[in-house]
Amino acid sequence: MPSSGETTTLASGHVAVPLEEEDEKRIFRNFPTFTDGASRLNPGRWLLLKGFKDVADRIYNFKLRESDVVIVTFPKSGTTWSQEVVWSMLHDPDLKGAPRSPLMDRPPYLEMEVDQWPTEVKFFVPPLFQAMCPGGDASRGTVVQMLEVEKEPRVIKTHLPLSLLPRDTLDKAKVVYVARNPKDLVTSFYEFSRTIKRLQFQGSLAEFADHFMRDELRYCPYWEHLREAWQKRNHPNLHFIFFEDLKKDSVREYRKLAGFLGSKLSEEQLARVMEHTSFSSMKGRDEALGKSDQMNSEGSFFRSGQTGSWKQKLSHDLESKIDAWTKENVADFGSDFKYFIS
Ligand code: PPS
Repeated sequence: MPSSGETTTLASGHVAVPLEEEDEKRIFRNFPTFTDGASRLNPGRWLLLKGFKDVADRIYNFKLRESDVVIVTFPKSGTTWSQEVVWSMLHDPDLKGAPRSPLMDRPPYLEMEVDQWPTEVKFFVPPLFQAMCPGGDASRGTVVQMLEVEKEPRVIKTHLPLSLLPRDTLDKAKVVYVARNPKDLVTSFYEFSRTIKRLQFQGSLAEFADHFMRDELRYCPYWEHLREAWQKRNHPNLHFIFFEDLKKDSVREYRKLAGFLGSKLSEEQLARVMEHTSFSSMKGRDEALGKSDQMNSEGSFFRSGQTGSWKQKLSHDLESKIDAWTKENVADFGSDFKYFIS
């Protein structure tokens, strides 16, 4: 359906098309805090908040450094876990307690200014901005200014797909892409969206999963997000990790990741980082990691940390729907891809 709103062409070549009012109402009807408006970005049909078009070019033109590590994930795929692992490997492998600010601010994630709805103001100004950039002018972009003064090597997080990242990302920086299977992901995303104070999703898991499969959640389409990274899995600057492998064979995966980062960890350091970034250890630090105050009393950011916890949550019918949807979408991923349904 053509949109009645104004379209915007971005430096990346994408065209941002505001959602039709009735689509927007339907998609966000269960998000009582939603106020901002959303757009599709073509090609790709990426669903993002409308304000993204105002920061997109700043992100696309952002100058990465060769020492940068960019962690790219679809939400709820293991972003926080991999951030903590990468940051520890690069900055504090002995766990001597190098100063850490909350992960949310270490550093702010690329699209943070438009991802904090509901906001009274158009753009969210991260609380650390004044401290990191005294006298900084927020209208020039808070995230880019904070990144300019961030200690190297910078560990940058984003949920944006590769095609919306800075133009030379893979030529310049190292990218760690983490993928998670759709059933655990949708379960995690639902519980998070239901219990995080700023979203308060009101619908059922079945409704949420329907939005997910219809590409109606922010950062969707999920399969296209994965596909863009999967196609680059042999690129020397991209390291593709499955959440399930990280969980099942942590020693091997942590070693591979350290090798990719060029961080020569001793066995002892590796063991320390593993312990520090285990689920129980991170859950125990959720306040320090800046996660606990985001959730209401029913929820926890560090919820289960498991593979397969969907089995307690998805009905048989929903499981079958997600399987059929997966089957339709993974045909061209190749045999080394993990989420096949035979
Ligand atoms: S977000 O909000 O998109 O940044 O969320 P993200 O960090 O990507 O994903 C949150 C899920 O990751 C789990 N998690 C972990 N699992 C295992 N080990 C460690 N250390 C760990 N840290 C976070 C977290 O519990 C969420 O998954 P669920 O299934 O909801 O428990």
